[in-house]
Amino acid sequence: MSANEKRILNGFEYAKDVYAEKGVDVEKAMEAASKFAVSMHCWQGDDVIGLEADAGGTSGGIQTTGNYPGRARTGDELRQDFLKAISMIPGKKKLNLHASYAELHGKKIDRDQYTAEQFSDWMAFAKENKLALDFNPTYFGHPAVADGFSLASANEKNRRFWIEHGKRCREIGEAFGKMQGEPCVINFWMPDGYKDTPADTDSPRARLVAALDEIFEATKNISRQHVLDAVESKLFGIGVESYTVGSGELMLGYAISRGKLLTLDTGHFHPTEQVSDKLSAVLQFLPQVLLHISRPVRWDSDHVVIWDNETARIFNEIVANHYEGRVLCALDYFDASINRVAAWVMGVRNAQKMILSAYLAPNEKLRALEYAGDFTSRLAGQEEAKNMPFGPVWDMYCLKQNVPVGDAWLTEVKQYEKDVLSKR
Ligand code: RNT
Ligand code: ZN
Repeated sequence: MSANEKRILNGFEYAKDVYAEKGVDVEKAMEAASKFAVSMHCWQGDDVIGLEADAGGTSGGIQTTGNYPGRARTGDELRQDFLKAISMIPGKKKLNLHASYAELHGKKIDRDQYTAEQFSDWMAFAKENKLALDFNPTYFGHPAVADGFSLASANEKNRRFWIEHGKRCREIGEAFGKMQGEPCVINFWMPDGYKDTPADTDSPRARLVAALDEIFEATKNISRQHVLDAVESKLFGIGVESYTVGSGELMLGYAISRGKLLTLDTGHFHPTEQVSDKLSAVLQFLPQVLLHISRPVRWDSDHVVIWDNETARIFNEIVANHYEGRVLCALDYFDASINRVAAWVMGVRNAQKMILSAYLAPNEKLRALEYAGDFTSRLAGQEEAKNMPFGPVWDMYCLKQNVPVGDAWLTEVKQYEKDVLSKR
């Protein structure tokens, strides 16, 4: 045992004692945290640009800012960076792809005709690295959405194109699901909306509902064993400030009435609204929801996920209410102003920290106090929980999972930047 390992073990033994005194079993908590899957978004690695020949990048109000050197420019570079990132992240991971990460290998083929063949390199990669895949149709960064509308477009030709794209994506998701023996979660987000106040708010929403219905109807033979569909609501985007077709109410209504998952992106609500408070509300009516954990700074800015109170509260809600399996967790942020691999590692490690911390919270005790009407002790207990020796448990968790402890990951990222990223 190295001196450093010995130090971690000492700290861990102390922490274990302190937690045990509060009725918390740290071994159990680590075990539970290791089973909690986090779906890692491929798009952090290349600023949401994608791999298509005429890669369109973002549009429709999403935007990556910064020009840090070393961006992945090919599928191989992106996979290399992703592998590097996950070697430094503990816990169970999935890989979340967007349709714009299709690899066409010189073929001229558009999004309404994609098949799993365009994702064969990703599938091989997933298999080799024992990662399950999730998927997203890409309704942005393409000439057919140049006017800001995709599935809700009044332009028949464009709308039909995007409906076909949705069908293809479900077929691709089915291929992923069959390969991996667990469902591929497909998230439908579309940027459709207006910068200024519309004269007709009804028709685009009716068109969106009909378009989604058509996609699901045409591909209804796809089993829920292979594909789980989710619809993502949004409040506004830059350039889409006044009206979003797929608003909170529309997507909630759609998910409930059609038996779909609702995607709650933490950047897609008014700033004082809290996704942590929405979970137990929507789960009274929905079997499952999908989270997009992000960090909005004044707007839906998609900053790197940090350990903040609201995000920690989201994970506490999942664990305290035993919502594992009902609340699926994906990350959705993109920062090009810092090393992109570091952005991945930090965001996901932070999510994993909050998950472990949620399992270390004295939830049962706090509930008992609440039912006994002792709100004084409930508040005191919540505050004291913040002061528990979490650090040594996290270090031990990382050690056990064979990933860097403390900030050792940063040294590795710096080396990788020197050896690989700076040469691009
Ligand atoms: C946009 C949505 C959406 C995208 C990704 C790339 O506001 O959050 O989920 O960020 O699909
Ligand atoms: Zn999102």
